[in-house]
Amino acid sequence: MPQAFVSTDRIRSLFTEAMSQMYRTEVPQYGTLIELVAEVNAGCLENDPELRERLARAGELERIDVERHGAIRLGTADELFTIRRLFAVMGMQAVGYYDLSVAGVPVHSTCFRPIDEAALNVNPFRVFTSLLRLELIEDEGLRGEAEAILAKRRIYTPRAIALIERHEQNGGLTEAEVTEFVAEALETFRWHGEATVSAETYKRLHDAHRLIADVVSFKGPHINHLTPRTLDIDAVQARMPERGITPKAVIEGPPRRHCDILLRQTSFKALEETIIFAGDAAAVQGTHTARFGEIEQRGVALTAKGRALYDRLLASVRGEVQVGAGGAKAGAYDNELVERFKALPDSWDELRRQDLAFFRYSATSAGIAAAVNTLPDDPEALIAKGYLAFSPIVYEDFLPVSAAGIFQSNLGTDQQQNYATHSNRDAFEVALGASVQDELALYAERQAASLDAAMEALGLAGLQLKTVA
Ligand code: OOG
Ligand code: NI
Repeated sequence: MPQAFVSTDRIRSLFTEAMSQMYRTEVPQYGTLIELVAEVNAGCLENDPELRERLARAGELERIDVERHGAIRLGTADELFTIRRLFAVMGMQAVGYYDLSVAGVPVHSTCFRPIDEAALNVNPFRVFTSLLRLELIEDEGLRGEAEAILAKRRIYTPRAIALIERHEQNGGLTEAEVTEFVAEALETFRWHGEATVSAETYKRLHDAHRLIADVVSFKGPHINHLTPRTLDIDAVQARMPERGITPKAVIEGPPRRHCDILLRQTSFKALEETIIFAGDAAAVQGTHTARFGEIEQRGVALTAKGRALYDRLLASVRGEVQVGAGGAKAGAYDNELVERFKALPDSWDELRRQDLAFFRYSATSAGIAAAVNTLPDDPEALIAKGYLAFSPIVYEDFLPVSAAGIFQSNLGTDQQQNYATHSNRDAFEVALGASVQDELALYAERQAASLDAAMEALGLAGLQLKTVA
């Protein structure tokens, strides 16, 4: 008799919960932040019925409380190849390619996440996953040494590998296997206070780049933050100090707006943690900073056209005001951001009509009732009559400029080196053993599918949108 398999959605939910529990004991400030975010979110939903209604309609209301993203940094192609297979067990796939070397961080990255709407609404757990680019270490001796250290480590337990293989062969895992898989997979993300290298090696890696020391010196790719989603990032940022948490000076991403777009993020400084070095006769202690806290607020996904405008506006602000160490000019930066972003329409309807953002269409009950008679064959007329509704599709991905800012604020602002290099997506995909999915294509498909279904429900199958140029 075939055994019943547990859904990938459920495995992902169990894993997210286990990860959250683990991180809460590892980093107590994370628990504090979760409480603060829950409080602020509850207040937002109470005070803003329109927001509540919009989230409910989009099926997002239930996911907010469990929504988290984490980040890990891997050292080898093999590690990346296997993490893809591990995340596949939980229904997560690689979406997007982010080159951070241009911002002086020697990694390139992708985001593992669920892609279909139903899965996203159950639990949209994402992991920003970076691969160290050892070829960017200039010192050949050091590069060889780092390679040799990484080649020796095994970041997955043998049992985790066996369960991944079983999932691949059988097409799923049973309840008992899932319980084991969650516990075994978690081991890869656990913090280890014992470095695998001596204090002297650590220092040389650290001098090349703090990030290199973080990736190479440990037994595994400890999860370095776990981020809850807030509905009001400004409120959480303002209230962090009440709870003894100091946020970074500016919120990354777009300014506060009526219609939220993309992603806004802020983080608090990494903890300075005691570590014990290996290889010395007497245990030598040191400290390492890797793990930090972050919160995010998500808005509508932008089309290629909207994104180009976003990138241009952000670049113009950053060209005008450079926030200094310690947050100098943070106020001027925020003001400039608000000012310049006035060029991007702040109404859902304008964003939609100008093809700047993605929306999910649905037939209203009034529309379905009216469909017994002839309806106008123009989507704009259907919207005007209240027969066709639309709601923003939330942005599920990351922003490279913001990610670089998050990396840098945790590496210390003194590390602004830039690598004279180009991105290497091909090498990343070869290591991954798959192509990364194009996030814009995923949003476009969801918009188109929703429109088709709505038109079908209105008896107008095949009707297309006309957008303003
Ligand atoms: C990842 C930093 C990027 C985000 O939210 O943009 C990130 C890392 O520090 O490993 O998590
Ligand atoms: Ni993050």
